[in-house]
Amino acid sequence: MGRFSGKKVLVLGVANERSIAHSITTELVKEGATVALTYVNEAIEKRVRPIAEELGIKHVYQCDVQNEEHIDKLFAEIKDAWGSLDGMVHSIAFADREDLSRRFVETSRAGFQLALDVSAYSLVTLSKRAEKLMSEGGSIITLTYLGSQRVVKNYNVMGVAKAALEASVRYLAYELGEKGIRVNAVSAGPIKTLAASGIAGFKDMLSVFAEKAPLRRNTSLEDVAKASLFLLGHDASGVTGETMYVDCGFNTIGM
Ligand code: NAD
Ligand code: 0WE
Repeated sequence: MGRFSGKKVLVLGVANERSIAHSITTELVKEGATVALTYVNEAIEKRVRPIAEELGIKHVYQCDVQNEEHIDKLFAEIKDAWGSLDGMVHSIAFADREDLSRRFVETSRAGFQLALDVSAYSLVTLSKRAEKLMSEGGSIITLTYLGSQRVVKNYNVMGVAKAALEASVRYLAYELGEKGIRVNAVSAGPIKTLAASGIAGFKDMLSVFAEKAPLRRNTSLEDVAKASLFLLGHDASGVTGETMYVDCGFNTIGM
């Protein structure tokens, strides 16, 4: 019997085997959870189907979080398949690539709206649907980054989106708390995933990070998955509205 036996968890944001959501899913499955996965489009579906197969996951649905019809359909399908839900993992972010390389002051209205819509508002609308299925209480987590609180060169509009995401976590935690639903964020240190590929200077960021962080190493996918399972599970029964740093202590350093 695993820690998550009999628990039903929806995971959004697996793109490939290096995704943070993939490491969380792997640990959840190991602990006996029943998991549903989503993919944003056909290209990602080709990656996610074999991953689901390998992990013995039977529920795979399309969900572009910018599409309310996809979200409605996803939760109708989850309701049909499972009837209720215990956990949700939101591991989704997107901004225009140009907005992560030029000056922040150049961010367009459309670029700002895109980043905030995909990376922050999506948690609000997904939580509204999850609330209806979490009749016995539940736990919702999202992934965030230090660029919400501190200036990180080039993170730009994503930093603003993550600040909105972390504030959304607190407001959602306050409202859903009444139903026994907890909402928390995991603030991960930089990890070389698809979302980090093509970011100029990312390799150098990783080596500076490993030098400066108290644990003198980079954050691993396993570090993030273990903390995520803590927040998703009963061990965190008194924790909500929190942003938990899983970054080898990097955020604590001043000089
Ligand atoms: P990833 O590319 O594997 O995951 C990002 C996911 O977002 C992908 O699965 C992608 O398909 C999905 N996505 C993008 N637009 C979408 C849309 N419109 N609808 C639905 N899904 C959409 O990269 P990752 O690093 O695993 O990122 C997951 C989360 O972790 C993100 O929120 C990211 O900001 C956060 N995070 C990453 C790092 C890092 O250094 N990699 C650090 C801290 C936080
Ligand atoms: O949240 C992220 C990455 C989010 C992201 C990445 C991309 C790249 C491809 C959002 N949108 C896009 N759009 C694309 O077209 N991270 C925490 C990883 C990350 O990204 C950075 C970082 C770090 C760390 C960008 C600049 C500086 C640091």
